Amino acid sequence: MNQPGGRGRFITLEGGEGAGKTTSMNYLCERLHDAGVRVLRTREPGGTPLGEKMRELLLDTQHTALHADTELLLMFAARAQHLHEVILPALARGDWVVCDRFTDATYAYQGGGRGIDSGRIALLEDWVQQGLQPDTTLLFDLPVAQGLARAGRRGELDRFEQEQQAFFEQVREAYLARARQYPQRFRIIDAGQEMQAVQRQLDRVIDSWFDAAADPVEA
Ligand code: Z5A
Repeated sequence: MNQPGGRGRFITLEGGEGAGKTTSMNYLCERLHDAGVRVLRTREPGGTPLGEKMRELLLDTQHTALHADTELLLMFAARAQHLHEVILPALARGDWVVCDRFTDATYAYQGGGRGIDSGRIALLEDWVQQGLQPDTTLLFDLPVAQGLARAGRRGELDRFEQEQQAFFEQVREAYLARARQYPQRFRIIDAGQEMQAVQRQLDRVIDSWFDAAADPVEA
C-alpha cells in the first residue's frame, strides 16, 4: 500500500472530551497495519522528546497563570519540532501518519475555547506548516455532556479537562465550523454511538481509502 517515492497519507483525529479518539486510533492503526500499510502513530501536543516536555507544561494544572498566547505559541513550537523531526520525514518515506490531534485542535481550543482570533492562528499555521494539511481529518463528534460523563470516569483531570462545560461547547462548535469550512477533508464520526457502531463508521472511511488506492483515477 505504501508507495516508494510517493508521499504517505496524513490522517488526523480530532474531537472534544471523551470522544474516544484513542480507542478509535487503536482500531484504525490495527486495520491499516493488517492491510500492509506502514503506519506511524503519533500525537499532539507531543510526538517528540521535546514536544512531550512541552505537553507536560501545557497540561500541568499548576500553570494556572499560563496566558492564552503562551499556550498558543507552545502548541505551535511543539508542532514545528514534530513536523521536522517526525511527520515530514515519515510522509516523505511513503509512510502513513496517524496523528491524535493537530492544528484543527488549535482552532477549536485556543480559537473557540480561549477566544484567540483565528487570523492569528492562521499566521502561525502558514509559517509552521508551509501549506501542509492533513489529507483526512476524522472528527469524533458527540454532545458535550456525554463526552464529559465518559471522561469523568478516568479520575485526575489535566489543565484542559478542568475547564467548564461552556468552554467545551465552544470547542465543539469551533470543530463543527471547521468541518463545514473544509468538507472535502473532514469526515464526521458520530462518536455518541456505541463502540461497534463507531467502528462500522470507521470501516467505511478506511474502505474508501483502499478503494481510491486500487483505482488511482478515482483517488
Ligand atoms: N490541545 C489544544 O488545546 N490545542 C492543540 O493544538 C492541541 C491539543 C494539539 C490533550 O489532548 C489536550 O491538548 C486536549 C486539547 C489540547 N485537552 N483536552 N481536553 P489529548 O487528545 O491527549 O486529551 P484528551 O482529549 O483528553 O484525549 P484522551 O484522553 O486521549 O480522550 P479520547 O481519546 O477522546 O477518549 P478515549 O480515551 O478513547 O475514551 C474516553 C473514555 O470513553 C474511555 O473510558 C473509553 O473506554 C470510553 N469510550 C470511548 N469510546 C466509547 C464509546 N463509543 N462508547 C462508550 N464509551 C466509550
